Amino acid sequence: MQIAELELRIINLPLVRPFRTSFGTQNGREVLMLKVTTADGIVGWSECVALSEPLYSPEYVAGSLDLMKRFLIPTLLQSPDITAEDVAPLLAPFLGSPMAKATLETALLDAQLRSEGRSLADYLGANKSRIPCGVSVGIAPTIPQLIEEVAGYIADGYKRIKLKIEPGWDIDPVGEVRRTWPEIPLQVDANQAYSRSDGELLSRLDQFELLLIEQPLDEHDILGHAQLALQVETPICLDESITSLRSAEDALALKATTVINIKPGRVGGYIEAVKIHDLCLNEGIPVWCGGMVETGIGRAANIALAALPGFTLPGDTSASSRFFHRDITEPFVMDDGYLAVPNEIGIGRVPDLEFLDSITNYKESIQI
Ligand code: OSB
Ligand code: MG
Repeated sequence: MQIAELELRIINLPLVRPFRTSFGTQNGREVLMLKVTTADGIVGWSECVALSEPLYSPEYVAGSLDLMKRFLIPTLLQSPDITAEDVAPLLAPFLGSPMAKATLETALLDAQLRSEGRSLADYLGANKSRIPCGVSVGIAPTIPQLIEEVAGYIADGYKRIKLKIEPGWDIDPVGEVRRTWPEIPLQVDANQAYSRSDGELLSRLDQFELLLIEQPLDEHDILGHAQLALQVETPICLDESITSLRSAEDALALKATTVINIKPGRVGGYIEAVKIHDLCLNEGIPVWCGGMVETGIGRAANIALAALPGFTLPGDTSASSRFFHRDITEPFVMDDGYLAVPNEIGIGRVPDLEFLDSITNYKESIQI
């Protein structure tokens, strides 16, 4: 493909309710969006999953924008003819920033698949036409408010509940949800909020028969997770620690994790995400698709990925209405706890440009 134009924007979407995690509270979703137009006039879209502040990972919206403009885009533009598969190798000299790199790869992949008349689900190797959905539930002001929020999601049809936890918001709220719904598949996510000395505390979660404990310790503390895995019966699942195929291989070899949350943005894109999926499928390690409060653009691509055979646990692939009153694409609507995998060409969704313009705070076009 020959790139003719790149358009970068920052949009701001209000959330239906504040989303509180151990690292902070999000009241709205600021998103860096990318549109690529090829010389043949084909358009591809993607979104960068970086958050506004570097609290979940080192990347953040303004930093990703600068990196893309200053280094990543000029490097890609040196190639007169480029495919989505070329993006990761071309950008490899620049360290880190998997989310910014994934944004470029995904927009090119959307355009490439549209020119080939092929869906992302087909390209990635999906073998399902619908996927069961889980939902990530923020830290609530009180336990009764948490129970009310979870009751709403269960009424919506969600098949798995994930509770955000932190020190002081763990055993009691998780216990109350478990007592209220003894059978619901339940898991927790600490976003690195605990330390190596918390093994005894975390082992008190074993009584609630959770599917997994996600990222209890610092992202770099692989040894700590391996030691914790010996102390708690509940499976440990890494999120932040897994930033590449190699880090997944290492964490598995060191027995720091027995389940993996795959987020394409965190690992540099959908191509690397499939490699991690393939590794885990080979090793009998269950995987599930994480989320980053994506708009319909990122959500569409995640749902295609979650339809691969190794995704045996419900992911944080919720309906658009979980986070947004109005999505920027045709919304994802759940049917009986499932979302249909987009089977249209490319990622299968396009933004509503009029609505997008109305929530755009920054827009810049690079003409080649
Ligand atoms: O740790 O999985 C996480 C949201 C933002 C950043 C990190 C995480 C999350 C979620 C929500 O848990 C996932 C979603 O439903 O999009
Ligand atoms: Mg997580």
